[in-house]
Amino acid sequence: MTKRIAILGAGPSGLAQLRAFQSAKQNGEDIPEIVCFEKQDDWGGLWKYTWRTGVDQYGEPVHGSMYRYLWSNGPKEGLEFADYSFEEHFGKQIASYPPRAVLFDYIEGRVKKAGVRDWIRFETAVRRVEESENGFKVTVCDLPKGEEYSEEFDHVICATGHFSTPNVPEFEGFDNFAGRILHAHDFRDALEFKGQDILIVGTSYSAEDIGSQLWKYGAKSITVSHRTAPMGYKWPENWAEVPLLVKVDGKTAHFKDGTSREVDAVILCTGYQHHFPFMDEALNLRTANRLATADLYKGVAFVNNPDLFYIGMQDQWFTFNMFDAQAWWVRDAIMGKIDIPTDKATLIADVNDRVAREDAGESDYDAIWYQGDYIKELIAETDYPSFDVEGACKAFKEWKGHKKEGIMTFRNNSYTSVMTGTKAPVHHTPWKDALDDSLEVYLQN
Ligand code: FAD
Ligand code: NA7
Repeated sequence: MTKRIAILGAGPSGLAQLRAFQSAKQNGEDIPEIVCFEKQDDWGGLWKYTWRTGVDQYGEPVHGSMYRYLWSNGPKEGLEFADYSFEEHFGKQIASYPPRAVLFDYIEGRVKKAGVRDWIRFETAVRRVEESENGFKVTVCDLPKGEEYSEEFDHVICATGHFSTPNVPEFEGFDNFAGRILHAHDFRDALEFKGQDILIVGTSYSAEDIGSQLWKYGAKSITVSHRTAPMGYKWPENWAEVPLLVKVDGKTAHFKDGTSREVDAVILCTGYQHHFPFMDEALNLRTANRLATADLYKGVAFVNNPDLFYIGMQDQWFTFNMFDAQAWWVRDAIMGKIDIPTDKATLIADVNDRVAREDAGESDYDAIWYQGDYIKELIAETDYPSFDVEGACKAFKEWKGHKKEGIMTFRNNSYTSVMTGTKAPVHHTPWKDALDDSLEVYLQN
């Protein structure tokens, strides 16, 4: 009997999994039957922009957290697919920080070429995953029809992402704040805040990038409130870093050091939760957003039932090529080419070792190399095309240096592809002046 595999989600991680199986098929191997369930009407996950916020047309929570004018926050040379370069897709080398639409096009190009769209059931939301006698029972809802049905699978690969369910703290006075309060998940267009004084809470990627967008598109001032430490870049003159917000009163925000400011809106850039409401209690992954996730052997196989895999669940320096490394490994584990130990103690020891090694790192550079080593470890066990992971780590190191030099200019730099060895052209327009981020304009190099 052919095994049946359910892939949950058709974002970059789920698509990596589809491509991994298709590549084995292309090499003449017998692959299992693959069914991918995707609740949206198209693929690409977060990279498929949606104007919607809150719930969608079917009452499902909106998955999208991306906003207009988003450009890659790291160099594309760190995320390039080893089996499908930017040059192969665009027919030329392109600049290093592509806007969302350009990256969507690239992600889509590979899976169009692979011809895997028919393996995906779109507008189908996963409702329940539970253990059954021979594997798993997966219950889904065909959203347009409003009909639920269940099917049996030997393996489930959960690739539903973890940057969609917001972590939303409350601060005193929010009930009566005389302006808009939103989480980064619901932010869509910086122009909405043109001419306004904006308070951002949080100091990670969303805070940095949404703040930078607001600056670029004409906010009057940006104030960023930190819980742990300020970001410490050389910010423009209308940008301030302040201690943690204590309360708001009318439009006045009060901070821990006793200072206060008038603000028109509060944007909570306070991160996301790993949230899998469809997973049975025994199968649910509970982890912090970190490089060594809890309970995943090799970062992918669930220790309590290693027939279940989660991919893309790590905090991310690397993205697309790390999802690939995981997807190829999971494919080979499912196809019997890689053995997963059968005793749980060994699986847990592997997780503990990863956690200890992450904890031993002291800097962001340690973290980048830690994740690079993880990718090397996985690809050494499969036929995923080997690539210069060390070179990609170095591109990230250069990127961090460029951010320190100029937080509003780092995207004007270019890097060398570790897949093709060619250096990206310098973009035709500095990021701060490039207000049109369409694919057509970006590719005019
Ligand atoms: P997702 O892209 O989240 O895809 C998950 C898919 O699962 C979605 O299609 C969703 O609809 C589907 N799904 C969810 N629940 C269900 C369900 N119940 N039933 C069926 N389907 C379901 N990475 C970079 O490399 N560079 C960047 O510049 C960058 N910028 C980012 C900016 C923002 C604002 C955010 C939030 C993330 C950014 N990322 C960036 C990281 C991003 O997480 C990855 O690039 C990538 O999208 C992760 O892919 P994924 O497939 O794991 O998850
Ligand atoms: P992250 O990277 O998880 O960061 C969350 C930030 O929110 C971080 O600075 C936290 O501060 C802060 N935070 C969390 N809870 C609170 C509370 N209660 N009060 C104040 N501050 C808080 O999420 P991002 O959205 O920035 O990035 C996620 C992905 O989106 C990323 O991969 C990008 O590619 C885009 P802390 O440092 O813990 O004190």
